[in-house]
Amino acid sequence: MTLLHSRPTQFQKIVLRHDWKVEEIKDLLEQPLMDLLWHAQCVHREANPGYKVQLASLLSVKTGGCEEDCAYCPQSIHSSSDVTGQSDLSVEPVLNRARAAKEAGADRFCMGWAWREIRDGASFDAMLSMVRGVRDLGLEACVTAGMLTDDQAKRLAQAGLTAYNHNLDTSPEHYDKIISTRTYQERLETLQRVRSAGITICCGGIIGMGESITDRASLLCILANMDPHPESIPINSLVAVEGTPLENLSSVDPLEMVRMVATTRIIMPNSRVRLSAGREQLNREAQILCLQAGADSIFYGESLLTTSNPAVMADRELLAKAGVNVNWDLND
Ligand code: SAM
Ligand code: DTB
Ligand code: SF4
Repeated sequence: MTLLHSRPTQFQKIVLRHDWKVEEIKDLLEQPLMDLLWHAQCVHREANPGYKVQLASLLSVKTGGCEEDCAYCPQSIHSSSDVTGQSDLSVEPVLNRARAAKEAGADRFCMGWAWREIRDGASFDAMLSMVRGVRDLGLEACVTAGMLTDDQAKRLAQAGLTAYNHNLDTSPEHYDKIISTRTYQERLETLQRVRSAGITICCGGIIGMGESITDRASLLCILANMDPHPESIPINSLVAVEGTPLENLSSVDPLEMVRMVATTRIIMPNSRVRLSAGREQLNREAQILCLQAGADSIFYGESLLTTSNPAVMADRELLAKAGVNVNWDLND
């Protein structure tokens, strides 16, 4: 493949497309890196000229004991790493954590429940109170809790939920090598319910689970052909947790993350691309390349759901070094 010598003009104006083909996306993923970076940056600068990065904090409200068998997940009962014995957090402690996240500079608060699906009852009522409380603090609220019904989506919307996170994780072709307890179609149906209720969609995937480049292109193609595009797209790289079926997979080349982020930015110009799990495996320079290539959000705070995330001070330093814009004063 030859290098481009002129600016990728077709992308000087933001064009939103919903008719992507897997092959086109695969070609982007495999472009010479210099071209891919240039291309992604042209799009990113047009869509987000201020290089504003959103800080999202994450908290696990209900940890472990999940009936699904997602091969990457330490919270599945099918994995020997299942984190059992932790009781669910109640409303007040969760809101205290949200307040602390806000004080540390986050403007989105994401809450996770290790459930296959939401059931009505006290836990769901508590979830609604948490959403209301987080919104009252002036933060965006995001929930991830498995499948839901139309009525539950409506109630979450009424509580003010900003976004529902429900990842497709990988391609439909690779899906049954990773998860056997649910179908891709069920995942898509939940996303449709979320959309119909008027909640924004946070939907992305994981790289490093033995998938091919075509699988990555196939996942991105499904996301890019949604109309509208998911407002938020988390790109995770596998955190290979001991006791999970994927524990022995080696971590992905950081440049694969850069390529995934850049391609996501090119095909979904106005979406938030969140550099998610696996940042601890990326050095400072690789993270800065991801920010340059189009990542405009990170998980901020010392833990993800059950695994660790870079330290807050390290992230502050990183963002200051990169010269991107966040809500807090980097000099304090
Ligand atoms: N049970 C809900 C669900 O599956 O939608 C919500 C929680 S689940 C842990 C949220 C997302 O975290 C998953 O879809 C997956 O993309 C990501 N995730 C979980 N374990 C991971 C790991 N070990 N490495 C990278 N991403 C992971
Ligand atoms: C997403 O795509 N990544 C976050 C969030 N959405 C919920 C979760 C990452 C979890 C990583 C493994 C863990 O900490 O358990
Ligand atoms: Fe359960 Fe979600 Fe983990 Fe799958 S990813 S095992 S659904 S908590």
